[in-house]
Amino acid sequence: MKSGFEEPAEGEATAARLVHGRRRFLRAALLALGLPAAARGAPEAAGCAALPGAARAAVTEPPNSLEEITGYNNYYEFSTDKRAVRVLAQALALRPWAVTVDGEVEKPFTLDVDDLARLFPAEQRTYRLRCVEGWSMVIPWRGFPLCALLARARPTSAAKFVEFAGLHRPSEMVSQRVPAIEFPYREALRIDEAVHPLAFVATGLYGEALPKQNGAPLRVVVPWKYGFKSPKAVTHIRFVRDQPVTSWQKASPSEYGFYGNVNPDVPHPRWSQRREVRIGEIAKRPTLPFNGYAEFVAGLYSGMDLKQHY
Ligand SMILES: Nc1nc2c(c(=O)[nH]1)N[C@H]1C(S)=C(S)[C@@H](COP(=O)(O)O)O[C@H]1N2
Ligand SMILES: [Mo]
Repeated sequence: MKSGFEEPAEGEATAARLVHGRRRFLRAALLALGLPAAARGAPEAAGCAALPGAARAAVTEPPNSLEEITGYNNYYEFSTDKRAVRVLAQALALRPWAVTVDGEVEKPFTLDVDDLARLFPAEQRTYRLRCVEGWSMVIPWRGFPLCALLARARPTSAAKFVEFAGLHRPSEMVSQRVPAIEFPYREALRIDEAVHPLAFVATGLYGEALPKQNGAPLRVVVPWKYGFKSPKAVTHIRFVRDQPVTSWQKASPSEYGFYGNVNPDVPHPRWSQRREVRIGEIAKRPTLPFNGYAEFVAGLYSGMDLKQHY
């Protein structure tokens, strides 16, 4: 993978917390070694924290309709027209599809997406999705915790960030021929963000296989961050030492930061982030800090200036 690296912009306190968080994660991952292979797929058996019950019940609004979720999409590999993605994305061939997890790990692996689905038991997660553009939806995903997938590779103590790359296949992804942003689509998380129990791998929605326009066969969902931090059609996950530069940072660093946490107090350079339009509604609703997941994730950023680390 070609990716530019830059120095992590963390203070020492943050670095210390990261190291601590990583140790805890590794210790837990080591515990999993003694378990039978079948048990390793379960997130708790792999040393991943369980989702707090309150997090499962955090979204009280009704989900958007299947029509809304599959008819209004951001997917720049196909089009910048949100209503055209539904049609254009049907050109994508979903099989065969391999996912590679490598980099700073003890056990790099490449697995077929169907084997992944067999390894990690599917569960339902209804999450809010808040696009940086000011619209939002509620989506009933199906999939498994991202931590379960990551722990399988046994990251080393050198790993500090996780980088995700999407598919690069201009023959099917028509807008990759005249790209509006750099492809493959690249996103990244700090390790403690990536193993947080809310971070999810979606392989379906509304109990069915994931529609192509929503990122089939496999996409990452990070519900407390703006939608651009939830990459679709992921093929490659890499543990790295240095903070990666993401596609959107490269395209416009003043508009799209590395963190991308939903934050009503930090305006986009061209618009306020205080309110949002839930697709299907007319009146705007207030945007919540961390998209309403603050009680579960705010601790990841304690001591950080979120206006600087937007
Ligand atoms: N590969 C890829 N992933 C992507 C995007 C994209 O253009 N390409 N757009 C992002 C943005 S900006 C948003 S808001 C969400 C939209 O997800 P949805 O279409 O499933 O609602 O996908 C994100 N993931
Ligand atoms: Mo977005």
